[in-house]
Amino acid sequence: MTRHLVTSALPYINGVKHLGNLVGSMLPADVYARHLRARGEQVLYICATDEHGTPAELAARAAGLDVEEYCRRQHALQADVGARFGLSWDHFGRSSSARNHTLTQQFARRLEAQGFLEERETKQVYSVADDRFLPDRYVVGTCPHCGYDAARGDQCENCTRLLDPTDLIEPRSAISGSTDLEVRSTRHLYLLQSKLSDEVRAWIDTKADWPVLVTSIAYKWLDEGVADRDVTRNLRWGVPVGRPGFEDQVFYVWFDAPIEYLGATWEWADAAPPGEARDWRSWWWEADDVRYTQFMGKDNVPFHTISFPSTILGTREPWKLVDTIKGTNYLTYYGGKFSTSRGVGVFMDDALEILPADQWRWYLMANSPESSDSAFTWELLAEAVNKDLADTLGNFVNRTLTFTQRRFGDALPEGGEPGELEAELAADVGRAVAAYTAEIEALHFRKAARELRGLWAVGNTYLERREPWRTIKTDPATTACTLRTAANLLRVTAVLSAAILPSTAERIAAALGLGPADLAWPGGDPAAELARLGPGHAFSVPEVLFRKIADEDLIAWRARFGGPAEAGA
Ligand code: B3M
Ligand code: ZN
Repeated sequence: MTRHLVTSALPYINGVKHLGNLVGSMLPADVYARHLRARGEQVLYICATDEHGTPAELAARAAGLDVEEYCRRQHALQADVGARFGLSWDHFGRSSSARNHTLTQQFARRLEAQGFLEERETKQVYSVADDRFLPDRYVVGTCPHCGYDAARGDQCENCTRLLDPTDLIEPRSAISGSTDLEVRSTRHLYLLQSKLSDEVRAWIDTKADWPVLVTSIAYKWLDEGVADRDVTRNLRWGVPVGRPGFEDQVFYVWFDAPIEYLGATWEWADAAPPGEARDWRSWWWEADDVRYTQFMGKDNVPFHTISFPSTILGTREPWKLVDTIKGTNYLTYYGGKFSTSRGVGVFMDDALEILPADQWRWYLMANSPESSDSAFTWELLAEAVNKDLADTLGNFVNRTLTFTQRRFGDALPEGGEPGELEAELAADVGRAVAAYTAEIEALHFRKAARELRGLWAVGNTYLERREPWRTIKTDPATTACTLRTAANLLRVTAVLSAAILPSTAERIAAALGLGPADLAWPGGDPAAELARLGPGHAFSVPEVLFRKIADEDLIAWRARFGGPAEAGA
């Protein structure tokens, strides 16, 4: 049997993530993992915080904390908010773990032994006042292209042009502000990606089923020519290079971060409860029975299609390569950029202060920026919650159970036989289940959400055609059958909706008195699925599932988070 390994891009440690991060990586990975589990598959969903690099050091300094303490706290915060969002990680690790240190150093040694990693002499900016070499981001100055006066040595945040620190006008140290800088010779380790790029291309050529978004980015990089990459940095915080002459260096964050997918799997095994054996290596080493799917925003695609595969291929060892990559476009905030550094947009913790997780999960999946970038707006959120969740799903659940209880009490009523409308309903349900399953397994989340909404609508249409509130006066037996059938459709609805709306599905299941064993994925006979819960099956009426968003809410949220006027470029 195939085992499924699912990873989402590792959220960077510097602060709670915004909806744009969530929609491209952690959330679709979670929905996919939950879906596979619901279908009875064996799944391992791994995530971790990405903790190294200059942004972590700078954020720690800004917070007045030692970087280790800063990361420890931020990891706890992200783990907590992720859990509250319903992210069902099997393990949420840390790239600063001892396991990742071990693996990163091991990969580097192996790559060197195979001739794909070597020491090279290069020129780098040295700060005399700070008595150290400065990584690119630690050199700031004026952008030669647009004149922005706080451009970083790697990239100008204002015009987004890639820079070399020596391009900057009036360069200075980001640590001390000193302008006493020199260019000196130093040594770094290089990953010889150029020697592996033909192999990487041949591998990508076999991935005809990957989304075009992903392959087009990969081919663009390959066509432009993949350069060898400096994988060490003059920093203290990171995985030590551990070789003579490199005492002041650690590995580059993008070298160790993807290796943490393995590291976090090892951490997962370390965290096994007593008596449970977990073999982390079997998921990665000669793991031919594993189907590995990665989720990420499009900006992370080059590292996952070129750099990380080079790291793996260059070891000449049988480590697992990814089978499918799901890349996602950007979610914008009214067309502008969500930005952690500038605090623009909606962050995961703030989001949960104003609405439960399921409302966000639904909105984000139903509006996922899959085929192009798409804009978050409060108006679209209100539409998703009010029309889809409250009017369609919530209405179907509540009117079915409320009416049944009012007329027949706390158990499903007896009487009546399924007729033509029930046969049509079964056919519609069968189609919806098949369509939803196909879309979600093709990783088309927006389309999957559309099919799910279609199923909810089928339920309401059925009630409107049967009109139990009218037939109750004349034909109680048919009415009983209608309501039993509708209650059974609620069960199917809960099963199908659980990947996107886990806590709502739990509430529906609880109202129907269903345990995990009753939530099996619908089989091939939809008519039988609509008759599983028979007369006498006890149920209760849940509280209203979704509170509607009112105009006052929108006014308050726009004021709190900034509306179209404040959200800018
Ligand atoms: N931390 C993504 C980012 O912060 C980066 C992903 C690493 S995946 C190995 O944009
Ligand atoms: Zn610029």
